[in-house]
Order: sequence, then structure tokens, then C-alpha cells
Amino acid sequence: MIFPQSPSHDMHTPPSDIQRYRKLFREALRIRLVEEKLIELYPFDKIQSPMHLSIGQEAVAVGVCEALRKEDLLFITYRGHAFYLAKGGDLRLMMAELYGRATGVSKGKAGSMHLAAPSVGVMGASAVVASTLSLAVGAALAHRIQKKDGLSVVCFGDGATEQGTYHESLNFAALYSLPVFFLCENNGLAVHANLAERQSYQIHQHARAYGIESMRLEEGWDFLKVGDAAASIATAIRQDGKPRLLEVITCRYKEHVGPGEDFAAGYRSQADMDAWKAEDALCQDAALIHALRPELDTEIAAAVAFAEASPVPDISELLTDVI
Ligand SMILES: Cc1ncc(C[n+]2csc(CCOP(=O)(O)OP(=O)(O)O)c2C)c(N)n1
Ligand SMILES: [Mg+2]
Repeated sequence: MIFPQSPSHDMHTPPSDIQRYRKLFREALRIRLVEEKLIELYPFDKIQSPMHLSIGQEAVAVGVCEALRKEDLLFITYRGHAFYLAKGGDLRLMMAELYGRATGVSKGKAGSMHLAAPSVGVMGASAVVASTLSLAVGAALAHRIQKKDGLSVVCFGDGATEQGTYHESLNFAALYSLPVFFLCENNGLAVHANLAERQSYQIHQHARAYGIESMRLEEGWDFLKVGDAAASIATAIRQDGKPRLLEVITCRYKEHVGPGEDFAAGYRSQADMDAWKAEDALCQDAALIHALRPELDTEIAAAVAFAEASPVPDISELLTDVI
């Protein structure tokens, strides 16, 4: 089925927009196919850590990273495959990392939940909810003191806004006018708890209590709109050095952690997810998937082969780089 609004098939869409649509679609599809491959591999016990899949949320990572530069620092979460790849992290090294191999991006010690690739600005992830917010604020302060350019971008979930460190980080960034891009991926869920039963506030509105300008985007399936919103925010921060917050509504298709679906648990509805999928170009633009898939499948197969052929770390490596 062809996605009705797909710019790739709309004769009135300018060629530059079609090109942009295809580029971002390809990046989002690449992430989805990587994670679908991980789902295939998971039952064979090859992935050496729990994995929190981004399937359904790829457009947020792809749109935001379109607005970022290589030197911008990005702090991510345990649900970080999409952002790692969208920021330019190496797929083969990520696959080897998930396999726990010595060739992994962190020599097999970090696994899925702690991806980092400082050479492309992916500064790290953490399993501790909201813990990278303060790291991002600290990095922005360091940039300011060292008179370096570049944003400090931190991605976090809606649940993270319930942590004390979230509020301390927003307050500090606002008070000292630091160039931090706070990005909330609001999937409306924290493990098995719905946002409606957890929060009395609107995340984007609440940020304004700290004097932080903010924006909320409902259409988190649309990588073009996410890209536009992120670009306007990144430009504003680059101009005046003040923090901003972008809240993007999105949808996680899989269970909180692991490769399955968990509608039987009763905390979310299949109908809501299906409504989201009806808007998701990755579920609808079959023609573009057909065109792009062979090349992406080849790249992903090569990454899996690299991981499979890589050695496990030697016992002598056990305590290196960990403290
Ligand atoms: C400080 C802390 N408290 C609780 C947990 C357990 N926990 C893991 S993920 C999660 C939910 C986080 O939800 P959200 O921030 O919305 O991110 P999402 O998983 O939806 O991407 C919780 C409570 C944790 N890892 N760290
Ligand atoms: Mg959430």
C-alpha cells in the first residue's frame, strides 16, 4: 500500500522535499530493519544484554539528528539504538557491542543500554532514568567555559520528567543560560504506567516555569516535521545560547524491554498503536521500502556477520576501562 501523503509520490512536491523525504525515510527504515533483525536474533541468546527497542519512535531520532552537527554532543537513554545510528554511530560496531564482542564500540562491555560513540558526538546512555540530563548540562557548562561551539542535546522519556534530576537540570541550564537542547520523547508510557495516571502537568508547559522556551509536536511519526521543529530550536539555541525544550509525542510499538508485544498486560491499547501505524510512513510507503530494502538488508547482514566473526573479549580485559 502507498502512503497517500507520501511526498515521494506527490507530483506537486518540489524535488528538494522529495529528496529530503527519501533521505530521512531511508535513515528511519534502516533503524527499523536493524531492530527487526535484533528481534530475529534475540531468541538465540546472541544479544548479551536486555534491549529496549525504538520501533515506532525512529522518526524522532532521525528528524532531530538532521538538525544536529557532528560536534553537537548527544546524550541518550537505554532506548538508544535509533539515536546512536541517526547521529552517525557505526552499525557494525553497535552490532558487535550487542553481541558482547571485543570489537564492539565499547569493547563489548556496554551492551544495548549504554551505547556511546564520542567520535560522532554520542556521549553515552544510561539505564538510570534521567541521569544523562545533568551530564548534558555539565557538558554545556564546559563548552561555555572553554568557549567552544556546539549544542548539548539530551534525549529522555516522559517518565524521566518525574525525577528530581530533571528539575535540577532544567533549573541550572535556565539560570546559567546554557546551550542545552532538552528533547522529550513522550511515548505516554513508563514501563507499564500510562502518563494520564502519573502526571498532573504538561511537559512542554511545565518547562516554561523555569523560563525555558518550549514546543510540543504531536506528529512524532513525521520525520520532516520533527526535523523542522528541531532545526528551529537548534538555530535559536545557537543564536542566543539559551536552553530550549522540544516535546515530541511518539509511540512505542513493542513491550518496554524485549522483542515482544504486551497488549495482554492491559496498560495500553492495540487500537492506539494501529492508529499511529496508519500515519507511520514506515508502515505505509511500501513502494519506497521495496526500493530501499535490498541495500539495507545487505548492510545489516554484513554487520551481523562482523559481530558473529568477532572474538569475545579476553579475560585480561575484564577490569579495563570500567572505572
Ligand atoms: C532512577 C530510576 N528509576 C526507575 C527505573 C526503572 N525504570 C526503567 S525504565 C523506566 C521508565 C522510564 O520511562 P520513560 O522515561 O518515559 O522512558 P521510555 O522507557 O518510555 O522510553 C523506569 C521507571 C530506573 N531505571 N531508574
Ligand atoms: Mg515513556
